[in-house]
Parts: sequence; structure tokens; C-alpha cells
Amino acid sequence: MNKLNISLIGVPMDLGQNRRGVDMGPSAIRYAGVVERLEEIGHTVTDEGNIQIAAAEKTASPDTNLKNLIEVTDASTALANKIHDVMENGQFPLILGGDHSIAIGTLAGLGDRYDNLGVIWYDAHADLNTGETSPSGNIHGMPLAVSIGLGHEKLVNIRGFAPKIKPENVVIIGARSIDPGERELIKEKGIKVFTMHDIDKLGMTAVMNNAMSYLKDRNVDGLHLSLDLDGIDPIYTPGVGTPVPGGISYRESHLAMEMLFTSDMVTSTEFVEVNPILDEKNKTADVAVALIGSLFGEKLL
Ligand code: EXY
Ligand code: MN
Ligand code: MN
Ligand code: MN
Repeated sequence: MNKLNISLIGVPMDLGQNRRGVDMGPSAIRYAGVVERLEEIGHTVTDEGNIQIAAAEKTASPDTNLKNLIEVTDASTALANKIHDVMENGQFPLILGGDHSIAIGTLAGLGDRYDNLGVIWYDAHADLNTGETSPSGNIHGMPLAVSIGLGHEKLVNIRGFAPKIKPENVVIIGARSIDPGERELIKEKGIKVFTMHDIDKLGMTAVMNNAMSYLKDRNVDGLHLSLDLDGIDPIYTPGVGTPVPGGISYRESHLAMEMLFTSDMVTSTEFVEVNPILDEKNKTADVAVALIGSLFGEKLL
């Protein structure tokens, strides 16, 4: 990564889950100084503002258990189109959520720019549910399934093509809360997962080296980092809607970001699930900005 022209896109989305407040994530991350931090490193940042998000549906659709399906589809389409446009202009997309359902739009926008996009999914969860396997009907538990072509056809076919990414180009890091249907899908599709057990056992250095050489062996032509703040232990990031204890530490996360920076592989990223209402003094947004600093080349010395 040299000095980049970064397009920052806010997605104040809270329709992919039940807890209000995550729509304020982009504001909280901006308030925590993301633009200044990136400019300090030497990057140029254009704040593209926010994608418009509709109000939540008043009545659940009778034909699906997916909540706010139409509203999430529309917002995802708008985000996908925006990302497509900024990439056309040679900009590096940095997307701020919003809940993790935004990744449906992100990957739809990136998908047709790459033949073989790699994805690192940094998360406590696998986000591999479909309408059939979801325990909640919350779309933020489904974006990875949708992006590999599984799930509701409205979501799967955004921008008119599917799948957006190949399951064998995905690496999940930090998983510790996986539903039965997701577990089956991971086995069936051979998705690469480094659980917390692997991080404990191998250490973050080996996990990241393995993840990156796996993706290099797959000859990826771009790498998207989708970072869910709940991947990190809630001690450090309490402001998330679905915290799971026993997560990745603050220092391990910095190391992971620094290693990604050094690899020069990352071509787009999103930071999601910051919920200022559940947070303690914007702590979670501060962590997001600190990690963004490391990912984009901030040095200690
Ligand atoms: N697996 C659960 C569900 O599908 O409802 C919880 C999903 C939480 C998703 C978070 C954001 O990564
Ligand atoms: Mn997630
Ligand atoms: Mn195109
Ligand atoms: Mn998660």
C-alpha cells in the first residue's frame, strides 16, 4: 500500500438486526478521528457521506422470515452502486457500518471488479446463515452466505450476478459462535476458518501467515477485509450488538492489521457493528480507528 486515495463511505444501517443504535456507527467512527488518522499517515481521504437507509418495515412480510428484506435489499443495491463508482475512479473503498448486513452490498459492488477476490472475515460469527438455518431472521447473520450465492434471491442477485465471491477464497478469523447450519455449510463448501482455538494454539502470527499464504495460493486478484468489531474480545469493544466472550485481543488485532499492511494485499475494507448506544465512551469506535491506523500503515517508530 502506497499513499492511497481513500473513499470513505458511511452506511448507517440497523435493519439487519434487532438492537437500535448501530446506525450511529459511522458517526462514532468519524468522531473518533478516522479521517485525521488516515491523513496523518499521508493518505488522501474523500468522505463520500452516507448511503440512505429507509425506516424499518412496519409489518413483517408474510412470505419470508428475513426481517426488513426489501429495505436491506435497496440499501445494499445503493451501496453496491456507490462502491462500483468509486472504484471506477481508482479510489480505495473504506466502508463504515452499520450492522454486518452491509457486506452484502459491499461485496456486490466489489464482485464485478475482480475475477478472483479474496475475503478475510474477522468476526466472532460465521455470518453463513440462510433463511432456512437462521435462528433469528436477522440479515446481519447472513451476508457471507448471500455473497457465495446462498439465501434469498433478492439479496443473492443484487447488481444482477451471483455469486459475488467463491467460498474457497474466504478465510474466517476469530469465530467462536457458529450455528449448526453454518457448521454444515463450512464443511460442505470447505471454507477456511481459524477459530479462537486456532488463534490460542498457533498464535496470531501463524494464523495470519497461514491465511495470507492460503489466499496467495488461490491467486486472489484483490483482498477485502470485512472486520466485525465483535471479533475482538468485548473487554476491548463493548459497543457491539452481539458480543461473545473469549475473543481476539487488542494487541493480536493490531498485529493482524500490521501484517495485512505489510503484505500489501488489501484492496478494500469495511469496519462494522459499532453501536455507540451500547458502548462505553466511544471505546469501540476508538478501537476501530486505531485498527484502521495499523491497517493503513501507521508506525510506532
Ligand atoms: N448467528 C446468529 C444469527 O444468525 O442470528 C448471530 C449472528 C450475529 C452476526 C454478527 C454480526 O456478526
Ligand atoms: Mn458479522
Ligand atoms: Mn462494471
Ligand atoms: Mn459478529
